[in-house]
Order: sequence, then structure tokens, then C-alpha cells
Amino acid sequence: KPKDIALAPIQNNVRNVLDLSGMWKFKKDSANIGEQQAYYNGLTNCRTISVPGSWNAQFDDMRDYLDWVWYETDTYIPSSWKDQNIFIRVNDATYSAKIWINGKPVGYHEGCHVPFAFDIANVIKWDQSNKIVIKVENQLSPSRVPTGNVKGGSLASNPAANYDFFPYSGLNRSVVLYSLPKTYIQDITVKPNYEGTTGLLDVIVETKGKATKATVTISGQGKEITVPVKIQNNKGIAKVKIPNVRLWCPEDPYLYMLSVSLGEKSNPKDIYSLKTGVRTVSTNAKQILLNGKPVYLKGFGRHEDFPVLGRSSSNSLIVKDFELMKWTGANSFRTAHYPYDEENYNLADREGFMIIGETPGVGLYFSGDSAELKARQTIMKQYIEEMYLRDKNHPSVIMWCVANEPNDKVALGQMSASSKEDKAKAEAEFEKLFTQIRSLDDTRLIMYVGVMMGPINWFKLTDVIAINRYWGWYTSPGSIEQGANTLSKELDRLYRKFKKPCMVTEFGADTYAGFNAVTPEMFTEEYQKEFIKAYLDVADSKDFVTGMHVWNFADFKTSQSMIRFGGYNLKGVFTRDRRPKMAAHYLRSVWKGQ
Ligand code: GCB
Repeated sequence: KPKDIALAPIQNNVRNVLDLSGMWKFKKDSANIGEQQAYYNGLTNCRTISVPGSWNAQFDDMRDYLDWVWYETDTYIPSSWKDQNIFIRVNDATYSAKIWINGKPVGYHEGCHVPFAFDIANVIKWDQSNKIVIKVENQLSPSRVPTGNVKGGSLASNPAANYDFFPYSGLNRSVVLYSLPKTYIQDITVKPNYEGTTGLLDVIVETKGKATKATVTISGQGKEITVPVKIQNNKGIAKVKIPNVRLWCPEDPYLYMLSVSLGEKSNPKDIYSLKTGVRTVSTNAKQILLNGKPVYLKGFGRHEDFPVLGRSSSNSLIVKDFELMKWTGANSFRTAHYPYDEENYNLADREGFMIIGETPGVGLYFSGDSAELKARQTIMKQYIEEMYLRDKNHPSVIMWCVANEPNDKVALGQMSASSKEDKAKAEAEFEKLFTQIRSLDDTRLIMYVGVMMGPINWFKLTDVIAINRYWGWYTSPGSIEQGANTLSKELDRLYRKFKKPCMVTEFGADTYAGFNAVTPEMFTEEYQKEFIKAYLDVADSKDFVTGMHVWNFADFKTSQSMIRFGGYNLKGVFTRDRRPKMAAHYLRSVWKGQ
């Protein structure tokens, strides 16, 4: 039931959280015999792994291993949780996970970088330790998203992912147990707006169990506004008016505290609080507008990637990355190519960063084997719902990105384009994702990121035209001037055709830190700097360009391939260990004027 992931577990008087982060038991099961041999009753002959963490980054002998593994931990559960709803929440199991508690199966989930939760109240043992066992694998397949092992896929790499970032696997994020009262708030959706100086919030409250009323309280600017809500059929809406509203924006990321209590306010059955901001996002023909005023997106496509941590994150790293982004003068980033650890969004809300929230839809194509396409569409539908549920209340998220570089053909290399009929079918399939996300959210912009030489027509679906471009790198290598020229002409063409604001969501050059040349040459710091400068100059000459995101914030690990020196994508303006290259200093000079 995806709805159960909507509200992040919190600790208060009526809710509890038990974080299971720590050292877990771990065992490889390459022959997939674990279920026959009842590994779910307990692992023997195992090693120790950190959860959260990626197994490929912790064990060198398992760097490229993507098949089955087993995790185990044991925990007491406080007896004060008795007679409550009890859930397990896994914040990221890449790619599939099956869970047993005390030897009993509790659930199965497919999909990476989105949380899932299962009700486990009836398998718990009180006053003794509980055994939690999770089986995970991350096999690459054309039926999965992101895609892998694609016949005729564009990237010849090992492992054979159909994208360049390394397929880090396992319990990349934390696993927690949490308790909720019998009658509880299952979901809260905040839809912000304003008129004149009055903030207008629609707060939609969804509940489980028997409740007839709730109270929504908004506090901020030293005031408290309370609105009673009638709950009917487990749903109610509060229309909140905030006089003299302080709007959320990067210069003043003001947050209000929203609190919902269920039942009598003096003796609530459940309470949930979250921070939220009031802001609107829209476009005119040339710009993105935040609260009706043009904003220019300066920033990066990022990745969750760090030595030893793999795809798992740490709060120190998140803080560090935000500090470095601020140092360059960036005001935004895209969660390329999957939803990130939730602390990124909390911090962005507080620090005033604007986020383009992206699904795990990368390496997608809308042609080929129809059973595989159907499977990809099913998981994409799930991703859109799960991402929306998890991230929808963050004012920092101003746009949803449905997919990165989706294509109507299998591979870039296959330029002999599919038939007209195939193209139309592919477009109709792709459009379904847009329809879904638009039906969920009418408070944000919706876009996707277009690939070089990809289908142009699909831009009619988007609010903002976003393109990833490497003219002067993958094409006309070594000629920045030619690359910038091509970009300039292409942007003009796109704007003429669609009359929508445009942004370049990726542009950059692989750069080996400390590699220099008097006359810029590919892979040197000078070339990266000049490449970025040329692209920014093109953008500056066009009033319909509404943002520029450099690829990438930092160098990151990839599968091995001919175009990835040392197994890294080196387009970071910071190295993988976060030291600035010349381009980072250059960006600071332009974006910050320092
Ligand atoms: C792209 C992809 C990104 C790659 C990048 C590159 O277009 O979206 O995932 O890392 O190109 O450097 O080739």
C-alpha cells in the first residue's frame, strides 16, 4: 500500500520510531538457494555489513556482484508499542527486496530509491528479540527501471547498465520500525497558493480507522491559525488562510509548522507535524516564475555517490554538498537520476534551494519487446506515485522530472528511427506518465529531460523544455566554438517551435583534476572551464533560457567502459572527494560574482 509511505516516521507523544541502522549480518547467495535452505530463520557463515550502505562499495570482491544477498538484524521492540500499528519502512532497497520477520514473510517490493512499508504487527514477539531478514538483488534487466542488459543498448559497459552511474546495490538507506496509533493520519497533502497578501493552503488529511474530526494548525511569524476539519470517509480538507503571508523563496525560505491532530484536540488520537512553505510555481513564454516573479535556475545535476558510501548518503555529506553548492552561488539542483535521501529535501526547504525531483526513469525507451515495455510502464507508474507521496509537501520541489533522456528507440546508435507508427505508439506510452503526474499534482511544473537527437515532438507535453547537451564533447570533440554554435542554433529552433522557457539540464566535459594545458584541450581543467563558459554565454544571449544546470556537481563512479576513464564520470566541477576544479572557481565568479 504505497499510501503508507506518504508521511515520514516521526517521534512524538503518540508515534514512535526505532532506527535499525548499524552492523547487520550479510550473506551472498549467488545460487539463489537461500529460500530453500530457510535463510530467513537466521544466517550462518556470514560477514558483517553496514546498513545503510551499498555492498559493492564495502566489499571489493563484490564490486560487480548484483545477484541475491541476505541481510539480518535482531531487535527488541518496546512493549509500550503493544496494541499499536507497527510498520517496517525500508528507505531504499535496490532493486527488489523480500522481508521476513521471525521467519514469517511480510512483504515484497520492487524498485529502487523509493521507500516502502509493511504492516508487521502480527509477526512481532514481545519481551524477546525479533529477527528481521531481508533478501535483496539488483539484477539488470530491460523489464526494470532503470534499464539494463538491453540488447543494442547504447552503453557498452560492465556491469551492463543502460546508464552510466554505477549500479550500487542493497540497503542504500536506513531501515526503521515505527508505531502508529490504531486510528491514524495516513497522509497529509499541502497545496499552497496565495492571493494578494493572503496565503491560501489546502490541507488534505487522509486517515485510517474511525475518526470524524481533526484540527489543522499552522504556526509561523509568531501566530497560530487553527482550522477544524470534518473527516468523512477517511478524508477531510482544511482551507487555511494566512494573513500577511511570508512566501517561500530562495532569498527567504520561510517555513511554517503545520500540525494535524486527529480527534479531540485536547486528547488527540494521532498527531503529525511537518514544515511547509507557501509559494507558487508557474511559467510565462520565456521564464519560470516563483511567486509570479522570474527565477533563473543556477546549479547542477547531482548524484548520490561517494567513496565507500556508494549510493548511500550521510548527513555530513549532504551538509557538505549544500555548503559547496552555496559556495558556487547555485540556487537549485536536479535529483539526477532518482529521488534522493529525504534529508536533501528537508535541507533544501530550509536553505532555499529549488529542486527538480526526478523519478528513477533513466535509460528508458518506449519501443521494442512489448512485454518488457509493459513491465517498465508498470514500475514507472509506481515510481511516480511513490515519489509524489514521499516528496509532495516540500516547497523546495518546484518541478517533477518524469524521466531522464527517454527515447522512442532502443539505443542512441540506432539512428535508423522506428516507423511512423512505432513513433506514435512510443509517444502515446510516454504521454501516459505525464497524464499520471499531472493528475496527481497541479501545483508544480512537469518536465522531462531530452536527449541529444531524441524525439523533439515530446516537448509539447512539458512546461519547460529541458535538454542535456554535449556538443563540443561527444560531437565535434575538441571544438568548444562549434559546440556552442550548435547549441545556440538548436535553442533558437526549439523556442521558435514551442514558445516555452528552455533550460539546459546537463552540459559539461570530463576533466581530470590537475590536468592542465595552456591552450584548452579535452580532459584538462581549462577545457572544462571554457566549455562551461561558452554554454553559459550562449544561454545569456537568449531571454527564453530560464536555467543552466552543469553536469555534474562532483565526479562519480560508473560501470567500466571505454568512455569512462578509471571507472568514473569526471564531469564533476568538484572531484569525488569534493575538491574544486578550475570550473568550480569559475562558476563561483559568475554565479556569485566572487
Ligand atoms: C547524459 C546522462 C548522464 C550522463 C551524461 C554523460 O546525458 O543523462 O547520466 O552521465 O550524459 O556524462 O555522458
